[in-house]
Amino acid sequence: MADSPDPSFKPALLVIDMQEDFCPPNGTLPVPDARSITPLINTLLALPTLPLKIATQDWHPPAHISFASNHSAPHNTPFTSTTTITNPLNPAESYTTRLWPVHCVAHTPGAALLPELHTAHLTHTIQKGTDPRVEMYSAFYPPLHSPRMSDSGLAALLHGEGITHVYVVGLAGDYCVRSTAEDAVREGFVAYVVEEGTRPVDGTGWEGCKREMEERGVKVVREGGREVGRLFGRVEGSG
Ligand code: VGL
Ligand code: ZN
Repeated sequence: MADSPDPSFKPALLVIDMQEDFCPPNGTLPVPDARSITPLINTLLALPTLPLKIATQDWHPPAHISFASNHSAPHNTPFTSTTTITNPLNPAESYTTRLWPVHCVAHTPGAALLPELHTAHLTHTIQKGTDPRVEMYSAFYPPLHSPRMSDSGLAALLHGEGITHVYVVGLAGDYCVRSTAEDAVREGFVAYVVEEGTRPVDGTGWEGCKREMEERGVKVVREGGREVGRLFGRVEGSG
């Protein structure tokens, strides 16, 4: 096939938080069956049709606000307690978020990318969740917008490269993958979550989670579908 790049299709792969702490058997916040998605992600990482292949790492300081252990009893039970986070720059803006076990502390083995992930294909690695004052699921920015208090630089990177479509895979489907894909839509990209390339923390809520993502403009696609097929040259086309 002749090389005729289509300016309306310049895709990026976003590999979210494929880290030891999110995986059995040793992770502190293990997502069920998380390691099984790595072969598909490695297949996508090897494709020459993706000019940007970006991995993220959840990368928290020990004092991170999302760790239940950094809160006082009785509101410090991992998975069930919540906390309210206020914009340090605007006391009127806040959101409530779930508390977690200690996970992905910067520079610890639990924060490492899985050794079986083919990281040599990555063009960039972005670390997020580094500010102890805010929870940040999205790879773009925390959910505090007035004013925005920090930004990973991902939006500028994607826009600067002329990316049109993002394919989002990794962990966890119902948290960081979801928030990243929804922010990608807000940033004007066509955003696909590849279903076989992710796993949720809460399996029971996954169908509803996918519906909500779709309501916000994300497309949940299948490995065998036309959107992924486009990366393999299996289908031509628009969309
Ligand atoms: C995540 C919970 C806490 C994720 C990160 O990567 O989905 N989930 N921190
Ligand atoms: Zn985290």
